[in-house]
Amino acid sequence: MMGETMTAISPHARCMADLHEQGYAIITDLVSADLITALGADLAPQFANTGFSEGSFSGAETRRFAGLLKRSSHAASLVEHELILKIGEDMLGPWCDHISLNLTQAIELAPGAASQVPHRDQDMWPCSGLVAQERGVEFLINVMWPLSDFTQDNGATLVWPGSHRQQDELLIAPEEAVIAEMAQGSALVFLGSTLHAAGANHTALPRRGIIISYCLGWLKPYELPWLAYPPEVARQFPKSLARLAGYQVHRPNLGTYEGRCPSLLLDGTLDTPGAVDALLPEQEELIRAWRSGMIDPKRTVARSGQSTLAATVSPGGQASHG
Ligand SMILES: O=C(O)CCC(=O)C(=O)O
Repeated sequence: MMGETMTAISPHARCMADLHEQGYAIITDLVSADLITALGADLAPQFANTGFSEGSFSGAETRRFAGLLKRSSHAASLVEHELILKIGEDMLGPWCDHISLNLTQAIELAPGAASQVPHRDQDMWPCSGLVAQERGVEFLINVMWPLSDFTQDNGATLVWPGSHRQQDELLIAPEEAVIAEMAQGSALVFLGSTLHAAGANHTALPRRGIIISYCLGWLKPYELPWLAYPPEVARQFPKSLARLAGYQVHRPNLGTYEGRCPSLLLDGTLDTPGAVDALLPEQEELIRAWRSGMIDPKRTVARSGQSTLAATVSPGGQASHG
């Protein structure tokens, strides 16, 4: 167009726009197919040793295992993929001090596997149902990485476009689902509020993929990272990865060990135990103001979501919330 500069939209901007509008995005060729092949080869023995899942949700013809960071050195580059982390931080960051790893899980749909029940992952956390949809709070970002190509026939993930804005609808007509067909190296990113399901595998070969998800750092994650990756394992991780895997206090004072940031278990500095507060700057500020008598205890402090000083300055939960 005359007088206008056409600028290409970045993968990040495209993905964010798709997530906001549709609740999901497919990013093609995000990593090399070789990386995925190597990861798949590392996980193949574990698939062979894993029994079928039990329960009506997971699906009796599926195999699942977690803790992928200790099963393949290639998993870390997906967990810490720069674009994915940026998307996770942009979508979830406004609602937490930092995001955390919710799970890493490998999934195989065996030949003949039936379609999974459609669901929204955020329903794991009852608080998600208490927040008005209009507030736009997201609790989780999911990333499905196909280990083998995903097709309609072998059970590619089904996602319902726009379902993140239809949270009062438990189910949406199957015809409205999009089949997330993808090749190795691509990724399906979707919100915890997006209705989705594994498809049915009508082929003679297994469909394999891995899900890596990230949640608000104050939520209880699906996979307990401190058990999946105890300190002797997490000590081998880069610091940024260890932080994602739970070795980081969530301000204020949540997820501690001996009242301190659990990263001390990785640094070997436990000789001088004693609690150490981890507060947000505005909480430090409020406490300073309260100590200096600048806040009238009877005055209501206006702050989004909380209305009293007691609720505002009680990290650790000792003070009454009134
Ligand atoms: O395997 C898939 O395509 C999706 C699986 C899923 O959504 C789940 O298990 O929660």
